Amino acid sequence: MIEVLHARQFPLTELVLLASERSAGKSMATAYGEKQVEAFSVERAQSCDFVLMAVSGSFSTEFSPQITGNGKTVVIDNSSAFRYHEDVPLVVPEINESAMDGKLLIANPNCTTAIAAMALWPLHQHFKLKKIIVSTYQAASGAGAQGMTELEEGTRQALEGKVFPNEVFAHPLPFNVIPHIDSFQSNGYTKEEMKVVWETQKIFGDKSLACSCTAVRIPTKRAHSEAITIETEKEVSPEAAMEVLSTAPGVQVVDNPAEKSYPMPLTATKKYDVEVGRIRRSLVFQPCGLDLFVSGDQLLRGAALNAVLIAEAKLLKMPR
Ligand code: 2RA
Repeated sequence: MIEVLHARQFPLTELVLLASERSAGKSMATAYGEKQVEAFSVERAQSCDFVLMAVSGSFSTEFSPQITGNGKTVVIDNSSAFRYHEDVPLVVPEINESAMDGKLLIANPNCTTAIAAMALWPLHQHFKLKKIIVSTYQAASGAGAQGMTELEEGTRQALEGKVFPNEVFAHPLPFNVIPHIDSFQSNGYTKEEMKVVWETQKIFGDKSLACSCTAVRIPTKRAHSEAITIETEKEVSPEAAMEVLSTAPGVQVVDNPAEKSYPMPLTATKKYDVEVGRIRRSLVFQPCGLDLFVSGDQLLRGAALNAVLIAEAKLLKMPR
């Protein structure tokens, strides 16, 4: 988030780093130079205009409302603590920026949802989506730095014929795919899969939108990909979809199969835009359906970039 703030030249006057007592006093190299970490307190957080939370759900549940309690500090929460609260907006600025008008606590969506939403929203506006079926291909770093280490070290060890114990993932990830991300729910879906359903409906403001997801962890390092099938209310062709997507903010159409050009994690990594391609007529939903493939950097669009875009949008509406 600090890197994105700096890269986008967010007009900050002071960067304050708040963490637990354990980290307080430590020095941290940032894009803004060397910074000392301070111990978190509600009062210190309230001295800032924006608080970007990268904390656990329980920490956010306790402290986010306390911070915004001063009636002026904006809290952008990356946890899932408030995503499904009626009165807390869940925001992708290119889609539902106005949902955060007058609000100080704003929830940042799950990465998988945010990436899909970038491609789906322009199509929803033009062709009205009826059904969405998503299958994900999620990178190891979606499970944090430890997930990445487990993949890298596990791959090294596996190539030497050794066994590296899996702790972050339910099974060894190297040379494998695991259809299990987050905990299983009573309906047989995982929480990661239900996040895509709940959050897409909330961001699009349409609880009737039928959506289903299978979330799968794959042995890539960064950027999540998703195969998406849609049924639309209005007739849609790949050409019409491509035209709509080619002018959509935050989207890059990468779709020239003859040139082996399509979305991939390696090309989507560190990119702000979500890559969309392999756009073709659905063989199931005709003439009102498409199949497409997206790849997006889950650390950027799915987290840091979206959080900073929320802050930028809020800043523009602040009284001077
Ligand atoms: C994952 N989507 O990839 C999650 C992170 N929020 O594990």
